[in-house]
Amino acid sequence: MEMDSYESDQVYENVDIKQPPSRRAGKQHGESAAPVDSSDRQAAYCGWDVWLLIALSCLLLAGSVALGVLFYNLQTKNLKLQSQYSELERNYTDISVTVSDFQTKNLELQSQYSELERNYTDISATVSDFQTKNLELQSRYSELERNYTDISARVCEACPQNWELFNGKCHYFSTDRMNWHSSRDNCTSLGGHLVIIESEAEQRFLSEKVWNITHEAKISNEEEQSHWIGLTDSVTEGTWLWVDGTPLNEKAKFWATRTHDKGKEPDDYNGEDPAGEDCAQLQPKRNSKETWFDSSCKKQYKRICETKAVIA
Ligand SMILES: [Ca+2]
Ligand SMILES: [Ca+2]
Repeated sequence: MEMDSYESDQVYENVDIKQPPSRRAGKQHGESAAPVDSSDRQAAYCGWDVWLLIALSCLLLAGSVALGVLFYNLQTKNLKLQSQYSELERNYTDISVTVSDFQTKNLELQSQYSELERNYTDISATVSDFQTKNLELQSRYSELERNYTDISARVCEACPQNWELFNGKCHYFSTDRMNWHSSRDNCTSLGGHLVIIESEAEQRFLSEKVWNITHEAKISNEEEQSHWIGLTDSVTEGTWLWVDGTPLNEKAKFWATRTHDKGKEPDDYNGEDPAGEDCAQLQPKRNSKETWFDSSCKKQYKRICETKAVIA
């Protein structure tokens, strides 16, 4: 410690600038230097302390400034981070809402998908049923078709060529014309007889056929398309018998009403033939239940022959 103090004294003694101006002046004027006392040394120490203090203050100030700048920068960054955090928080909230929406929609879609799946299963079952029924129907249809083909083949053989089958009987609609008696004989020669009408269904079949023949040929004169049937009252006037001797069934007679005077047939009109009208013919009329007329047996008309069908 003493050595440090001595060295310090030597250092301070060699530095004139640190001495008070009066002493520097004395030296310069050759005055003998007075010994340095303790008060001078204290003053020198105080000067260094001030400078040191100033330096430290400067350092402190610089540090404070640096710390201030650093604090400012940190505060700015903090604000930025807070702002970014808030934005992130908002984004997170938005994303959370979006995710929630997606979850809700996903649940709805799952529900809809389940319903669709159920519907699809139901429809598949229905389609399967239909397919099964369709196969059954196809099978039955094929069987019916085979049966129909068999029956058709047998029916085709049941009637002679140009004869039409109806209700187990074959019917021939002639294209030529004869009087009633010749027509009757012609049908017999063909293996049948003039048609005997036994039911309303048969009457409808014959009337519709005659109506179609007339309109397909575009013939306007209905009497020209008259067809003899096997009914006559030539034996006893007013007593109508079929060619097989059967009396006319009151429930199956289809006499016409005349167009010009609204009179009802049969009228046994004798204006053209003094013998009157003793033979029945069928004319094309729209009302199939009123197509019979009594006419002179000498008239030349077409005819309808009938014979039993041969069904094996
Ligand atoms: Ca008559
Ligand atoms: Ca008549």
